[in-house]
Amino acid sequence: MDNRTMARLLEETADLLEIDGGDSFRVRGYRRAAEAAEQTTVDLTIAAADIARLLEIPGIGKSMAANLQAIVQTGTLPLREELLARYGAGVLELLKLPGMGPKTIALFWDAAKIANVDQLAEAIEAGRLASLPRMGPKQLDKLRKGIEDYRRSAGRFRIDFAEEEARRIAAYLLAFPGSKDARPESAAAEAADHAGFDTVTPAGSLRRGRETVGDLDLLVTGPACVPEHTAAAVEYVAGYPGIHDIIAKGENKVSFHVQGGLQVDVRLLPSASYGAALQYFTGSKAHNVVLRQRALKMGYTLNEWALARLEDGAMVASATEEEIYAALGLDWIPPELRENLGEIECAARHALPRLMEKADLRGDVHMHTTASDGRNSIREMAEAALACGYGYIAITDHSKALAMTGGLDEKRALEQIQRVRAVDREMEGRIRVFTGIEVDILGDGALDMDDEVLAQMDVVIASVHSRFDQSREETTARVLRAIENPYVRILGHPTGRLLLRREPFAIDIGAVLRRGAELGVAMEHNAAPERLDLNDRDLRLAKELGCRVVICSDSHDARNLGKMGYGLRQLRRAWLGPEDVLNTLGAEPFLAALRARPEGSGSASVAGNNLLELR
Ligand code: DGT
Ligand code: CA
Ligand code: CA
Ligand code: ZN
Repeated sequence: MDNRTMARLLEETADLLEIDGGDSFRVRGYRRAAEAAEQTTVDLTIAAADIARLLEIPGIGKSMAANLQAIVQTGTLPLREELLARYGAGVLELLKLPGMGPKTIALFWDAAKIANVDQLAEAIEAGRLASLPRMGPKQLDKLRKGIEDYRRSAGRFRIDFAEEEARRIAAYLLAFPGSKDARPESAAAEAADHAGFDTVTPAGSLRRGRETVGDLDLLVTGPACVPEHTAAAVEYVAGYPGIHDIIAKGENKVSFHVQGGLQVDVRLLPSASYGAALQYFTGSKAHNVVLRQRALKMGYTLNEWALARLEDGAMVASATEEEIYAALGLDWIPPELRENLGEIECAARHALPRLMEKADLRGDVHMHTTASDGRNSIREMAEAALACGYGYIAITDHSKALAMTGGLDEKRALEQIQRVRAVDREMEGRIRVFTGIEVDILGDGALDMDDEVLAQMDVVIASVHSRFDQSREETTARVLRAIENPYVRILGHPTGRLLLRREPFAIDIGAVLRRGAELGVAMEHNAAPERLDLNDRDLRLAKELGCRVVICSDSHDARNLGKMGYGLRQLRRAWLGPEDVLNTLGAEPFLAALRARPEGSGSASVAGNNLLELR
């Protein structure tokens, strides 16, 4: 079990204990332990063998050390099971609704024995909550909307969750005796009575880089995937320790749920048809349908086993995707593009775009430090960014309106500028450290910081963090007003969504992108896996409208710097290449390009002139 899962179990126990009206000191103990488990670099599963090692971890005392040991031994802890038996697993779902904390749940439980989302929805509709304290019509509407959002997203999982699970399963599969990773030398494998697995590839929506996945499709090949060995191989797959329950076990397929509810389909395939299977199970369905029609027109059939001739069934291609696409007269199509949005036509004309790659990224310009709600110092962020191979970063802490983050007021912002400049000098050109801020866009579109201070910063990101209840007209006007401010360089996470947790706020994103293009204000793609904002479709629209994009990690922790992979997949899904993304430029050209109008754009006043006037 990984540290993160252990942290989640402790956190859930804290929530359950609070719902139960438990002693607040005790609740805090569990929360602190959860935090410690999340943060520590010690592998807790290993450390649990020796209680002294657990006790060395700050935040872990004797009783929490015992709890960690219980988790490692049993997969859960006694108190959590006891409380779940009392309230039911449904209360954990209630906690996922926006605005629902343990205190509210306790209130609902005491008043109406509500213990899951369905019971809550029913109680709201029956008017049974209206008499409770602080449950006005507005509050109830919010809850109703939260339930709708929850039901819509139920059954899907975040890409980072799915990918981590895929990685764990792959590691387990590759340890199958006889597998490449497990066998000391290949001669031994041939001697082994069952041969192993060579390759595990995630297909489906995960391979296409979709922001959420419905289920995980894993394709496996290797010597064990031939008929005489699959029986033993299937048994090995079904022995994966993370399995919650097995859904189906076939000749060459195992489907199961893992803890947390994600469904996984594992298929074992001989290497001769691996390409055809990979092509088929990568999808999307829409892409495959058109591809199959194309095959038929050319006198072929295409299925998960092969591309074959219609007339006599003779095999044309099956071992690799490249061969299959080539036989259909197409260039190989990157999985992120396989949504039938024009990629097949482009591949036929050999005109697929060169897509963004990790190596194109030269800097990251949205991150937080201990000055607001980040975990690391400016210097630590700079060092971590250097290790990522970046040439520059910008330090963009929150502004004062976000009081709970310790956001900066004007005075502290000016001090922060000095500190950033000092670190920039200390780094002696190995990496540039730019000044900046993530300034809050207030309810009326004004910015949460004086222009004179913003004027002194290299990278001003303006973001909405409040008043998600405004109308589409209000929010659009608010954001448009904010980006008119001549010091704003980037609009941060433009739609405010939190994947599977909070819908984007209502906004006319087309109007914002058009104005952004005119003003030269770049749109952020916030690559944090819980945001991925702008989404792929809006990113594509941004490109069409001539609006430039900046991809940022929004790191609150040095360990998250460089975690751009999920975001990069979204840029690729939007057909963006390096020329569409500003932080593919070097440090100085990047700064110069911020707020410079894209070439050929219309009438807006030149930002540089504005700056001079205002100074
Ligand atoms: P998901 O799981 O909802 O995030 O989305 P996918 O794309 O992973 O869909 P899934 O798991 O149902 O199927 C995986 C791939 O298998 C899908 O992208 C295309 C292929 N596939 C599955 N069923 C069909 C089908 O009925 N027709 C065709 N053409 N392809 C299918
Ligand atoms: Ca899938
Ligand atoms: Ca599937
Ligand atoms: Zn933000």
